[in-house]
Amino acid sequence: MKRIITYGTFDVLHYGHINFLKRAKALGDYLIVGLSTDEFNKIKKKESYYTYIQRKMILEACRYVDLVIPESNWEQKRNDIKKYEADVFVMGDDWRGKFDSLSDLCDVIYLKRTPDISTTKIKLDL
Ligand code: C2G
Repeated sequence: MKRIITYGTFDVLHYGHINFLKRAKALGDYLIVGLSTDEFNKIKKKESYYTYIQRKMILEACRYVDLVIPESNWEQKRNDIKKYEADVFVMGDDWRGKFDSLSDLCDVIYLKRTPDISTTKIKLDL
C-alpha cells in the first residue's frame, strides 16, 4: 500500500485541482490531503470562499481522495509523514524545491500545475 500525502487550501474545487489530485493518486494507492484550516489560511494570507468544513466535504467527494486531515501550520508535515507512513509527498510545481528537506523521510515530487485556472481567476471571470 503506497501512501501519498499532499497539502493545500483546495477552495472552489476546479479541474486544475482535480487534475493534480488524479496524478497524485496515480503515484500510489492511498491519497491523504492535508487541508488548510480557516485559521491556517489566515497565516497563508489566503481568503477562502468556502469554510474548512465545506472544503473538506467537497474534497471527500473526490474519487481520488482517501483521507482529509487538517493542515493547521507549516511545521506539521514531518510528523504527518511519519504518523501516516507516507511514501510520497507531492505538491504542484509552484512549490518546486520548497519541500526538498522532507526527502529524508519520503519521495518528494512536484507535479506540473494546470495552466490558466485558479480560484482567483474563477472569481475574476465571474
Ligand atoms: N494546483 C495545480 N494547478 C492549478 C491550481 C492548483 O496543480 N491550476 C495544485 C497546487 O500546486 C497545489 C494544490 O493544487 O499543489 C492545491 O492548490 P492550493 O489550494 O492553491 O494550495 P496552496 O494554497 O498552494 O497550499 O503547505 C502547503 C500549502 O497548504 C499549499
